[in-house]
Amino acid sequence: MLDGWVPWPEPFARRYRDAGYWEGRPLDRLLRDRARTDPDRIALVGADGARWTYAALDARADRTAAGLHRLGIAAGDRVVVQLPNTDAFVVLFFALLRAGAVPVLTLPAHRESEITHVAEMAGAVAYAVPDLLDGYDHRALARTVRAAVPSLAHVLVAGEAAEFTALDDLDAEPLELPAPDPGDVALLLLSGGTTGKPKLIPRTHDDYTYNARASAGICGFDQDTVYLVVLPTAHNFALACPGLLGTLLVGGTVVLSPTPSPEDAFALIEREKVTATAVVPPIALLWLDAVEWEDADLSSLALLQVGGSKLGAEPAARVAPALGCTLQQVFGMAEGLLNYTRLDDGHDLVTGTQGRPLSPDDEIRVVDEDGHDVPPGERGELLTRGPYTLRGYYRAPEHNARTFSDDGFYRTGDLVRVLPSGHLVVEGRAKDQINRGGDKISAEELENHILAHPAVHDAAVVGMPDAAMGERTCAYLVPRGPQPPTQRELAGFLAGRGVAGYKLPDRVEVVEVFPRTSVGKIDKKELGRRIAERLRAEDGGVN
Ligand code: OOB
Repeated sequence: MLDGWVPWPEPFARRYRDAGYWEGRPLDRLLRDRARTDPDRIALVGADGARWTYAALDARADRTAAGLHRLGIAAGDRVVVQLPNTDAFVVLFFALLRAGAVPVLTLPAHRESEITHVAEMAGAVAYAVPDLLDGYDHRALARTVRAAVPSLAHVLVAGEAAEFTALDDLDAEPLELPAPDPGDVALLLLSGGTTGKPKLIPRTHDDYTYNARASAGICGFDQDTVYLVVLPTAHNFALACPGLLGTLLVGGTVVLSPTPSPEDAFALIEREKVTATAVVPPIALLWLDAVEWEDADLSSLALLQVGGSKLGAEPAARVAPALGCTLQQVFGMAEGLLNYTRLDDGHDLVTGTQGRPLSPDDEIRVVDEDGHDVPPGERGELLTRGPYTLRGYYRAPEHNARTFSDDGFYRTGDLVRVLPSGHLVVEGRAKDQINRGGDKISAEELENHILAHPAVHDAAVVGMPDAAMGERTCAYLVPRGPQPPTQRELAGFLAGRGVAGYKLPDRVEVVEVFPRTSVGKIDKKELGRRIAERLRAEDGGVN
């Protein structure tokens, strides 16, 4: 059993098993089972157009697992995976599971700061990267990370490996490797984060298989489903809601898009007759515009899932007429809980809510600032526990003590209200995080980086409203000395510290002092109001 994670208490585990949510099967079985029943169906269409049958993908995963084993990667070892939407991701993901190793999934946009922390935290033995991605050399990043994290014995490279191990060379005769305990951790996901450093989310074989299977059921996925991966495969939404895993579980076909651009995605939808996909709101907005000028045939598309940040009611109402498909809003989190609007929900629920919980055993509480339940229908913080929601972050006992109630409810930091139908409306956030079009930025993490700048005395990061992204990032600075950094200088400084690009502040505001709350904390609400006000003034009152 992997140490440092918090299992469900036995009475809950028994209940989830008895209810049939937890089936007691290792996560990789979803591929193995389909390879037996439907060996010749197409499982995966790679970014380069390569077509994999279930049998071929299964066999390749077995050979790679044997290669990993030969390399010395053993059961329980953690392996940081940072691969884009390519066949290599899919093969390595299943191969790691079969070798008993635990993939730690990071985004292609992450850099030295995030990867070093994650690799250290996980005590990872290996790190898998592409050679080059969008002109960026991940092998150079791997050299830096490896120098900083002594546990990293191997770097695995998709493509030109330089001094490292090529993923293609991990190829050996399949072995009968011991199956993992389905109650144990299968993978670690990265949390959006509200603290100084990102946290890792343990997901078990049982819980994650249920996550994918139940999601596939709700979304009506079957063998005829052709699912396009548009968001990074490493993101829970695209991976298992129902995503790549849910599609493979039911015997459908997964198509990988290298980018979410309308050019790439629309061409693939037309060519592969894609039936379903998942995007964040800024991409949905982009696609709604692009259908006006792109003349691709999107008639196969039956379902567009939108989630990650709030989709406005107005664009939500445009999806069905413009794209000719059903809209599904998804309010989910890597920590677990998933809310979906249902395929047969009426117009008002689909456009005006963020869905209702996936599982009959998802427990929902909505509480006020003192932790008391609010009257039905009123707004408060969402707390949840259930068969696929974590009971604790990996190796983070102090943080867990704050983030979970004594009886195991996860405090989501999301402000919601619940309708009589059980649908949730997301009304805001009680956590110190910026949601930049679905990308999550921990204010504290970014502030800590900014405070390292020699010309900054104090920093406070807040969200500012943005039509396309929902929110962007504004850094308020109290300068040290006469020359505080401009936005460009600060962004350059942070990039130099190895901070991921999506976290770089979009705007810098310099002030003499911060407004304070009655208890002396920086009044971020006031800063948020000020920047919103200033943006309105700059727009000449247009917004
Ligand atoms: C998804 O997962 P994460 O872990 O990147 O972020 C979770 C947070 C939620 O706590 C909430 O603050 C926000 O993202 N969020 C939404 C939302 N969906 C997520 N806020 C408003 N409306 C929505 N529809 O973002 C995620 C994971 C699985 C499926 C879908 C999204």
